[in-house]
Amino acid sequence: MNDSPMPELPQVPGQVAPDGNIAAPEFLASLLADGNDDMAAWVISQALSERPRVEVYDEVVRPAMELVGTRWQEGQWSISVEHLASVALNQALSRVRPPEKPEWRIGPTAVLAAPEMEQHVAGLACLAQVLADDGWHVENLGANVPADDLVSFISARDVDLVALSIGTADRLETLRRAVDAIRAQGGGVAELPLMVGGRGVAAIAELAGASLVCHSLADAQQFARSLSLGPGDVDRS
Ligand code: B12
Repeated sequence: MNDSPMPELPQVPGQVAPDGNIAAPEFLASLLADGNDDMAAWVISQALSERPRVEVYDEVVRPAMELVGTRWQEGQWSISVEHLASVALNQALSRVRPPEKPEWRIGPTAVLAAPEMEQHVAGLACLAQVLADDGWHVENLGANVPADDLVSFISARDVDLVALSIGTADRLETLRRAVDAIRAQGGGVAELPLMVGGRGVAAIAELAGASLVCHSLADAQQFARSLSLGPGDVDRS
């Protein structure tokens, strides 16, 4: 029998969480910056098996991307690395999305969008999954949606909730324009529950016309649940 100790395995940078905590934002950030969406999806799915989705996105994914942002800002990681991380996050998130439920198409409908000129959309992808988990049918329009077009889109459908996101406070004006355009529309659209969120609203507590300024997905989930619009509560006849 060979009594010699096991050889140390070589450490592959970014593949082994140094402290063994695979759900550490630092570890996820390094996987994303490596473009390793497979491992990133695995790390997120492991975290999801132990903690609610809102917590994983608010407390692991978001801080991981904040680290990416800090390193980019400080010149430690290039613009290309930051872009690689964003694409990897997008791919990883699509792999861990909730399975479609039978009630999905008849559930209440939420429309998600980032207003004109806004490119930060990972928060909306996270929010879409949190709502889908609760039985919402989500239409996520993504980045850069002009206010008047958004109003036409919402007006042409049975919508129960609108959520808008901005990544920097520089977009507060376009966010206000989108909210004002929705509120200026007649009929039910003006009365729709409307939440705004994202890093760009971090410094404000309210916004005229918005039902709620959300600082986390946990806020959003609580608000959406308070609307009591379970799939069985919506009459689409
Ligand atoms: C990735 C990224 C980009 C990508 C976005 C790609 C994409 N498809 O989304 C790209 C390359 C496009 C980009 C561009 C820019 N970016 Co950028 N970007 C980031 C970065 C690194 C990560 C953002 C991210 O994906 N976060 C992950 C998600 C999950 O977190 P989140 O968005 O905060 O969302 C969470 C919550 O806010 C909440 N949430 C979000 N939205 C909503 C909505 C609702 C309704 C609710 C309830 C909740 C909610 O839920 C999420 C989970 O908790 C951040 C760094 C940071 N600190 O955030 C910089 C950052 C936001 N960007 C920054 C800058 C400066 C820019 C640019 C101006 C750079 C430039 N010179 O071109 C442009 C602006 C583009 C534009 N017109 O919008 C700065 C902003 C500084 C400031 N002034 O506030 C940051 C902070 C980087 C930095 N440290 O300097 N960026």
